[in-house]
Amino acid sequence: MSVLPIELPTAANDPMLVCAATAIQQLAHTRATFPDHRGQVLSGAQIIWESLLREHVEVIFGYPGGAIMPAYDAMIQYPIHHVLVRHEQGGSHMADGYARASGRVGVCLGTSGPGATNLVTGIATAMLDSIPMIAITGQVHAHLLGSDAFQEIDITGVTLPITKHNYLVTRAEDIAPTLREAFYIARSGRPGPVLVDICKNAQQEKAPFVWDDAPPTLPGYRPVHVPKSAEIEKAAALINNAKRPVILAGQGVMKANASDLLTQLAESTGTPIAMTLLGIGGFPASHPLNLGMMGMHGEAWVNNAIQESDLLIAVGMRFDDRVTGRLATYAPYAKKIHIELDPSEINKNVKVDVAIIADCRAALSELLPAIAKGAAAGDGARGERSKWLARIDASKGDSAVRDIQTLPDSGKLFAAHVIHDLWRATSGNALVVSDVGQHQMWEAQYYKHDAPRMLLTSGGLGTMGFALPAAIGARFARPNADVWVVVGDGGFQMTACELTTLAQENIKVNIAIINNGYLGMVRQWQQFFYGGRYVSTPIRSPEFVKLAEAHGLEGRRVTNRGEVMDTVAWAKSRPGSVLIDFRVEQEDSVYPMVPAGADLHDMIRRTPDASGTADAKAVAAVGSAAVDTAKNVGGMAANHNPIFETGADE
Ligand SMILES: Cc1ncc(C[n+]2csc(CCOP(=O)(O)OP(=O)(O)O)c2C)c(N)n1
Ligand SMILES: [Mg+2]
Repeated sequence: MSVLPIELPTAANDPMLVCAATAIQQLAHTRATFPDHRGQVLSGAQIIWESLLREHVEVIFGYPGGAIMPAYDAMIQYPIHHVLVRHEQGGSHMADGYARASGRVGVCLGTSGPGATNLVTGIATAMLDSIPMIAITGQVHAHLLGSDAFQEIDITGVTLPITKHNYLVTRAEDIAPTLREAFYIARSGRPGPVLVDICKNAQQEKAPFVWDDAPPTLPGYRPVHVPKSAEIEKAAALINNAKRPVILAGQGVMKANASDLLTQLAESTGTPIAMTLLGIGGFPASHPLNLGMMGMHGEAWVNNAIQESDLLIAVGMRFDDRVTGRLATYAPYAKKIHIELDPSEINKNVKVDVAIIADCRAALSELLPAIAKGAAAGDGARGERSKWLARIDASKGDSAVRDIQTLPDSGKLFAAHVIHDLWRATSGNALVVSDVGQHQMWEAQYYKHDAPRMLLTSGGLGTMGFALPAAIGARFARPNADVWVVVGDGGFQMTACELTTLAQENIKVNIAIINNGYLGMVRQWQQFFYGGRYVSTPIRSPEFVKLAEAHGLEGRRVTNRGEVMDTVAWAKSRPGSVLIDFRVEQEDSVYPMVPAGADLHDMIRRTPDASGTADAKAVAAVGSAAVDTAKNVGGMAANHNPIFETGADE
């Protein structure tokens, strides 16, 4: 097989011409016309790339090393763009971000031993959020397996509980069928990460390249479920007779591309929708029936509506503990319908009255006509629903008074202002990749996402350091999107090495660091529940603007509210990646807050005055769950963190 003439980027080339998105586009033609090598005898290493091409892989995020060198050596022949990451964790988050943004399978690559273990956090992140991903790792020669050879680690053992499935491949002829299965498993049913560990000898040996496009038959694996008509009928009857229904929408809606049907369900039945964190975007934020986010940091009116409802219609969500609060008191008056693809989620946390095991699109397409058929029977109940909506609407007033947006501009910069203005300045159209912490919750509360796959965040594992690399992956998936990273000063430092990857790939990702000088979310828990003892949460940061500049990127610092809109507009106007260091109030907290394990309706609220302190009465009320009580809730002392105050950059 001849070596393809692939021009590698060099400094001499026009940087915009060799930017990564362009590289992928340039390779698209070569991919489309790539010769069919089925039946030819190839090396195992070549078979890896042949298989990835057959699975329409266009970009892969990886880092080389001894046990994966044959695969890297063969890579040059193939029209797949390789992104050299700076740490394998970054590679796994990039593959994950690519998958979340595109709906396709993301692929990452690493060597054996430490390369493989570095992938673990990203694999677990993908597992907890059901993201289709393939992680390929090199492994020592098959004859050395089990001998503690150099860089040998039992990565299939390590990742057994955090992958949907994994494989150890010892022979070249097994590579293609294994990768075929791996992709099928990763993307079918409830998606998830699959790891394929390939011994070095399997990469070096030769075998005929055999590829079967048909879906593999895997005994015992049934990813497709057809909704049962009896359950559909029962669900339709419950819906038609409900007076105070609420729909709970999760990520499964977007995975099944069922946003249109969800909208029909809400509109045709006059039912409001509460969103999980990962469900955001599955139903437009601007729709009048969208209540907003539920759960630990959900809006008070949303959590109260859930607690008062007489029917919950859960669609593609899994009743995570951050969503339900204390199970014993969760939605006590509600019958529950659960539409969910994974049977193991049914009755796992919340006992339900009707379970429809199917993908959301399949389930809703049968449920909608069934509801319409029985609609007349439930006329009485339907009449009650406008009263229900009015009641929820009225309860929003209280929250509006407490909302930080309504406070007069005191010259202080609150994270909520930054997010709100980011939303305004990007016309609500940015693809935001948020990290984990307070800023993540403020993003969810204040950036109104109207379209699917426009908020990517680590929900299940809550992985700090996710955002920057995941945004790089997302950028490859969506080269025309306005991609923004919203990240804390702590989380940014966890994977900041990927700034170099960003610079080398010459792609545009704008970075908004919500810099509060603290591991803010942990500081908030210390404030509320640990006597205000800020142990190891004040955090020093490098001068972020200079860090950006050291990478050839532009950066600015913003310290007051009036500068936010202009700075975001400036960032958008620049051709390259831009970093903005937003110096926000240090000791602000995310409200409302349901303490872990408390009743969903027992929320700590922001007091409706300018101090921003928590509502002591509310904290006292949840004392049963909180470690400490109201005495621990202190006021805000601006610029408390001495590290922050005396930072070397000042
Ligand atoms: C890898 C990892 N380690 C620890 C945590 C626990 N944790 C959750 S939020 C948080 C603080 C995040 O701080 P920062 O990135 O500055 O964001 P902020 O909360 O200040 O907005 C920590 C330490 C985590 N989620 N992930
Ligand atoms: Mg912080």
